Amino acid sequence: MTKESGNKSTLGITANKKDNFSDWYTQVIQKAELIDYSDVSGCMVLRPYSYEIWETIVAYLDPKFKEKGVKNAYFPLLIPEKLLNKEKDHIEGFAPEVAWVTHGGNSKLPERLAIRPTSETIMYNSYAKWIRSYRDLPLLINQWCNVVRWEFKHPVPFLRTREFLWQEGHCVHATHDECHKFVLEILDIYEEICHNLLAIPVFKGTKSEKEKFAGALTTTSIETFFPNGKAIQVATSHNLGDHFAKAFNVKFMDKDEQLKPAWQNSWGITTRSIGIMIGMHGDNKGLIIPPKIAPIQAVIIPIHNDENKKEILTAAENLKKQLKGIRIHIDDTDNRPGWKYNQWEMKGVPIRIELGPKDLEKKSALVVRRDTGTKEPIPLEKIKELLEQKLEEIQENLFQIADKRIKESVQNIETKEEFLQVIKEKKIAYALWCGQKDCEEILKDESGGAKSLNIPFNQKKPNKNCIFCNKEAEFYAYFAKSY
Ligand code: 86X
Repeated sequence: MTKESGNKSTLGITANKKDNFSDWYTQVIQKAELIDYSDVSGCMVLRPYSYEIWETIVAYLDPKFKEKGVKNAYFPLLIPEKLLNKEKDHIEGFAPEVAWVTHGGNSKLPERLAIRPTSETIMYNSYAKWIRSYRDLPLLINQWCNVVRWEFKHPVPFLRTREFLWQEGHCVHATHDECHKFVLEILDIYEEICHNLLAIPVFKGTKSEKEKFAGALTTTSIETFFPNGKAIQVATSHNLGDHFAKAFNVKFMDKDEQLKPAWQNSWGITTRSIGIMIGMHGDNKGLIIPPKIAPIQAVIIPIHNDENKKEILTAAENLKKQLKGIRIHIDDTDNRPGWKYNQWEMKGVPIRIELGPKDLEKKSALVVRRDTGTKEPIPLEKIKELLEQKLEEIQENLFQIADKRIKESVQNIETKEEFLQVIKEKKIAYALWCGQKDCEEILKDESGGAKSLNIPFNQKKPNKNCIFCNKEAEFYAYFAKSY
């Protein structure tokens, strides 16, 4: 994807989403005023229109975490090198992505400081000091912050950026089972926000040995599938076992007076979720933002001439007051109505309300749905109720369209040949699998880059063989090419 030069917000989308998803995405995020590029490659400006989406995600999740007893805290941005290196598995493979602060002004620092790529090390260093006995557990902490990972792959706004916003939850429990239960409950919350707010259907499950976080016992994830035929991970929740506890000395005196390493989990969701929402919905006119997450849920376009301008604008203001509780914007700029229709369609506003003298005469307004394009005059008397209903319908419709598309992309396969064919067709393969790392390496290689997405929970061990290596199969798993 490339920056569009001279992207005037007055121009519509020229790329076809189906044929050229990447250009479509690049145009839409800039023209809809979601992001701007900065002078540092991979670091993007979240403009108000996308930051508001992030705020809604935060406002949804934060109370859900708090309901579970999680408290927010804030740990330093800078991590001393020796702390970062304390847990070897976790740093392995990631080391080339760490960004370092080496100087303060002109003086070289005695020890370089990492800009946090994730905060396990700095948080668990504190946890070791805070936790003494079983009475201090569970310790449930989350932080909302930014992180930096100096990736060298081509940056894509929201989806792959060097700096991004996220929440990272880091909890400590006295038992493995309690710890694991928490991991799964958090994953449920992630699934829920995808379903309820972002209208993103997801696959929920356990990551394979190859794809899990190296520092974890098990990694669970939710994954989804883009219209361009690529899968993408939306969020993860890790059971860290007692791995970090041993490295960072997070130990507690249990009731039986034994000193034990504690059980830990970590979990996160990022601004990538905004990019996934954008790519998931939308069409050749531009964005389609699900109503629950839309900064503007309905835009009122006053239709007037110089004479009746005041009257129509007053009516628009009154209508906005009447619709209190729905996020309304009145476009009273002096652009032409048709231009405004295109503009707000491009920005993905779920509903447009046209309000002109003829509508007022009939005590109604013309309501247009962004997802279906259907137009309907609605009596002003009942407009609030009917709009709320329409917003619900749009929300549900967007989820259903995505869900249908994704379900149609999943192919149950029984042979390696079928697998290769399905991957070539940019679909998702669902297959019996052994789950082994070396097997995954081979299938990735032979398919030109397909990976396992995840392994659905609660499967009975099949009495069959792996379709790839013919060893005993452990479960069914989803495979596709991914971001
Ligand atoms: C893995 C693990 C975990 C808390 C989450 O996925 C959710 C929230 N953290 C993150 N990870 C790294 O540990 C990591 C470490 C370094 Cl040093 C790095 F440069 C990049 C990393 N990327 C991911």
